[in-house]
Amino acid sequence: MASSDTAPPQRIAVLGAPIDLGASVRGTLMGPAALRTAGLITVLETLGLDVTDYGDVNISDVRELGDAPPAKAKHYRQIQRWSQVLARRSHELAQTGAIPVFLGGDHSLSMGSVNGIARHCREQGRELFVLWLDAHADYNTPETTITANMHGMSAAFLCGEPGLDGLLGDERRASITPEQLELFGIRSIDKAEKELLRLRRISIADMRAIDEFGVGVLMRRVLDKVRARDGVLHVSFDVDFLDPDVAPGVGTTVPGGATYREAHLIMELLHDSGLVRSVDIVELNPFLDERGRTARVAVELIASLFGQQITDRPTPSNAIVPDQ
Ligand SMILES: [Mn+2]
Repeated sequence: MASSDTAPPQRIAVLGAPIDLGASVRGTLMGPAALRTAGLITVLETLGLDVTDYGDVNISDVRELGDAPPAKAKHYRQIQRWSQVLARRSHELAQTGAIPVFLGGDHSLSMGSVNGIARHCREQGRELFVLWLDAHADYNTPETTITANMHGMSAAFLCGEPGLDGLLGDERRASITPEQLELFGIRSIDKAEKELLRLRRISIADMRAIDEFGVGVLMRRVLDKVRARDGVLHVSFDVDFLDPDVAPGVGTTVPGGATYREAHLIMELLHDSGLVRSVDIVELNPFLDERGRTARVAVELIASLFGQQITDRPTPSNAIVPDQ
């Protein structure tokens, strides 16, 4: 993502997915509008990026598939339509060379967005890693779920867990391996979900680890792994990753989340790495927000992810020692 004076500006492709049927609380369908209202597009343009806003995805003309819906997956048909269209659009946007930024919408949208990115990476011969910034692991299946809400199944779906096999129709759906998933900021996991995560040996930086080692150390571990394998990163940023004091506008708040500064440091380290090729911003629920506060915080964090800095940091080529 680094740009010099001569390089063309990095292109960003923004796509809204106003979907809220994957969650138990309605309202995330207003997320894309709130993020735009909070100035997302302007902020990215101010950073010198070439931003195209493709508006919001529409599912009205997506055909219904004939597979049998799983017993425990609420609103399966609707989520299936979103997933199909998002998988296709995500792949198209990635092919343009832009960095797609998906505005949710609840976290079920990642089943489509990440699938499309993964397809593109496979075609390019680059390994895709997914950083899942979230209070929850989202690693339930129709078998293990307690709520049947599909936003809690997206990470499991992406890793090829059984139970939603027909969701994308003919499209191959095991998008990443469990080893390419990095759960980060987790503090709420169901019992059966925990067992499945253990079986798959999924890498989890939970809040205990963050308290003990700090986000800097844990993020570097993730980034070193991706770099060592010449991979790229998709960042799936669930707003409930943040502490509810910082981000009250979500339907699934869990106390003890990332602080404002921890979240910014993560975004800054991600930017410095130059590894991020696509982003989801999910679970913002403007109906529960306090005067747009959470939307504004999300936009500030995305600004850090795309290069907003407090001061110009010295780089090897123009190292400047700040005045003491
Ligand atoms: Mn989530």
